[in-house]
Amino acid sequence: MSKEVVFSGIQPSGTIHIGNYLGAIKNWVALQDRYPCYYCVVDYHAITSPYEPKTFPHAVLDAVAANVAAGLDPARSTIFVQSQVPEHTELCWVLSAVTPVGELQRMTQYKDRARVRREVVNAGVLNYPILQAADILAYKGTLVPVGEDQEQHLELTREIARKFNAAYGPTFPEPEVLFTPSRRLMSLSDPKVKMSKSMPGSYLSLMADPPAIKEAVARAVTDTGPTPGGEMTPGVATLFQLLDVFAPAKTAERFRAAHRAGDLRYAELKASLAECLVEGLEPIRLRYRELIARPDTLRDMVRHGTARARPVACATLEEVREKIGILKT
Ligand code: AQP
Repeated sequence: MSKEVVFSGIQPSGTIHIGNYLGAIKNWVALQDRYPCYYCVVDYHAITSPYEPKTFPHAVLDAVAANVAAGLDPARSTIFVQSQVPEHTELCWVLSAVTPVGELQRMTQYKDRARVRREVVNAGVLNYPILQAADILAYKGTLVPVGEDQEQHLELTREIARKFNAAYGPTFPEPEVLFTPSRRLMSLSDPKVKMSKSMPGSYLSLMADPPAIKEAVARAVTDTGPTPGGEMTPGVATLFQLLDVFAPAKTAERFRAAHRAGDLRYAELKASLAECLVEGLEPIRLRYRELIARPDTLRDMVRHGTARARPVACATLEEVREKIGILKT
């Protein structure tokens, strides 16, 4: 039996994009043959941002479909939805009692959201990393494959685990973060910020059809002018990042050589990249289309995943309640 346990999550907060795929989901798929894996659609995280309750159940099933289409296998991995395992929120409360507020206020994601809308920022946004720690620790997760933006939250998870262990005795591992080479894919419209579901125009959907792929690549920002020393600008670097994943090595190398020589034509690079993306994403798009047309099958998958996840989380909570001195009747 492996000592390692993999846990990761994704919010049903919009269209799953190639940033989510290359930064996280691709890694999840690769890990499912090596370790016990728990992959969770984190719906209670998503309600900390504005969302539409009427369409939310569909958004959750959509996230399940996209992940399965991308290669997660419900037979090999435990794929489930956060709200269906209430032990996550119970553990979140317990862990909040060992988490310093100052640490939560230091989180970049919180500071960014508080800066934009300080008067309406809710306590859920502040407490988000505690729920994230609870998600991972409920399964005693040791490996957490995520994008770079989650690194700080993972550091806090480790600290929360340490504080709990110091107060109540060894209980939780300190989970390690796992990155892919594409740990941070930048926005196609503004390469200074990361590609995000909540920023229309910034992303390429993982399920995009050929015309949408071609359009997204065509409008991707490249250079605004020559760069000192012929350096690669962030927008061009993003195109090469995609080329490295989706194009044959010799194609990527040919364009790299052209860039070094200063005679790279962006129109050619974009046309070639779009073609490779169309081919590479086709199986995911087709599988997604099949899955999303069968919501009952998706619901069954979620039920199956919940039945596997919940006993593990319940056992952790029983141990936690005992350690913190909760009355047993
Ligand atoms: N641009 C990115 N590059 C690499 N990895 C990324 N991830 C997100 N964006 C990129 C990783 O995808 C996983 C799931 O992300 P999430 O759903 O938890 O939310 P997020 O990090 O906040 O992603 P988004 O797309 O930016 O969503 P919104 O706009 O709703 O906030 C995580 O492992 C994340 O690191």
